[in-house]
Amino acid sequence: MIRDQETLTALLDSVRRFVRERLVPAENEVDETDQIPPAIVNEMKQLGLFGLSIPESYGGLELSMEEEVLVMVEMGKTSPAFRSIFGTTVGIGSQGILMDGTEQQKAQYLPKMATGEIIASFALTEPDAGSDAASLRTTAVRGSDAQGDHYTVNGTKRYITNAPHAGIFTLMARTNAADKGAGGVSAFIVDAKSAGISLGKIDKKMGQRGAHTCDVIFENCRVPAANLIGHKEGQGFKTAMKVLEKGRIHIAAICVGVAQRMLDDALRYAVQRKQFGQPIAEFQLIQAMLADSKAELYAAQCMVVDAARRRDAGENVSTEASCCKLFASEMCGRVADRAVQIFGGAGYLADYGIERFYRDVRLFRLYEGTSQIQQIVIARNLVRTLK
Ligand code: COS
Repeated sequence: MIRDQETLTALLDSVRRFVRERLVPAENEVDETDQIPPAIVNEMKQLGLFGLSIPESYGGLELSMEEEVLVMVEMGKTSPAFRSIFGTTVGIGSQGILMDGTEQQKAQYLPKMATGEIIASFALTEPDAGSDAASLRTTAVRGSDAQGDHYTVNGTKRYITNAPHAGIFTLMARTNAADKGAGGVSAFIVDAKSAGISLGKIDKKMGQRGAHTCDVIFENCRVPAANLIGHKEGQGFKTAMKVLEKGRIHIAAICVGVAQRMLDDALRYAVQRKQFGQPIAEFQLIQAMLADSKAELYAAQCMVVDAARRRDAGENVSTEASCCKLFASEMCGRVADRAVQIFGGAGYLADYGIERFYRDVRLFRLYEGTSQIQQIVIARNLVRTLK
């Protein structure tokens, strides 16, 4: 946690400046080339973005959830592909180790993640285990030989963000063949250079170009037993769920930032664009779209900050995290749709950037749990309160 307001304000100012001066001008190039320039990634490292959520004792900035959310709202005001390059390390990639790892695991991996030397990816989803994450089939079988205790991993992970750049994978695999559900799953830290790991082709996606995903295939991949997170079998699904819970607040904050950017762009366009002899911003039907966007955006912003504060205070925020992810991602989709509508024909052209955001934000309603999964989590938690 940053202890003084001045330091937090300075951090937010430098992120705001970085977004405005370095990222916004590179948005189109990143979309066209499907590459984030290495110079930009280096600047992210220097700004400390890879270590936002990692404790100071391991070289990170140790932001509270509330502080992380404020940074993410600023980072959201540009193409979300930029956030992805460090977001998996800050979020789902490192948090499993931070939450449930042993002291030795934290000391070995977190400092290198905080500097960006190691990019971490989160390997949960599989071809046949998406929303039903507990049904995953990748196996990790324990054995022992002259080189020591280890697990042999076999299986395929799908849509793994940053896999082509990853130094390590936080991998969820089944260690107990007899338990086909959540209890049979364990979490591991896997060196991406291990023998037996191969990567699929980089996926061609609708949006968020520059953020790379691909399959990760494990064939008799040997993982030292020391890399079992927390040295406890059967805890991996819970680790994944805890990590995703935090990740959902983080993604919701990004949704708020992107929606703000789209509303700003649409407002500017509406004030400049004249039809029927006046700026279209003077027409009430355009105003309704601007007003609805602002109201929903404000609601999402309040939700995200509230959920973050509650989490910082030690409350169980499973319900609130899913409410944030559900509402903010759906809100962002509606704002994107209205922004295209306000831009009219220009909203459909690549030159104006709005069509890129329209494609980019579609992913928010899918990854880290679809909107329907968030509804399930919220409703189940509600029903549980009466049992
Ligand atoms: N924190 C801690 N523990 C949690 C938890 C959380 N947020 N959520 C669930 N758990 C625990 C449960 O308490 C349960 O443990 P016990 O058996 O000891 O009670 C265990 O994990 C299994 O939970 P549950 O029974 O709810 O699992 P289900 O298989 O029914 O699935 C959903 C739960 C659907 C919510 C889960 O599979 C999910 O989130 N799916 C979406 C996956 C996803 O987001 N994928 C995105 C890809 S990663 S970018």
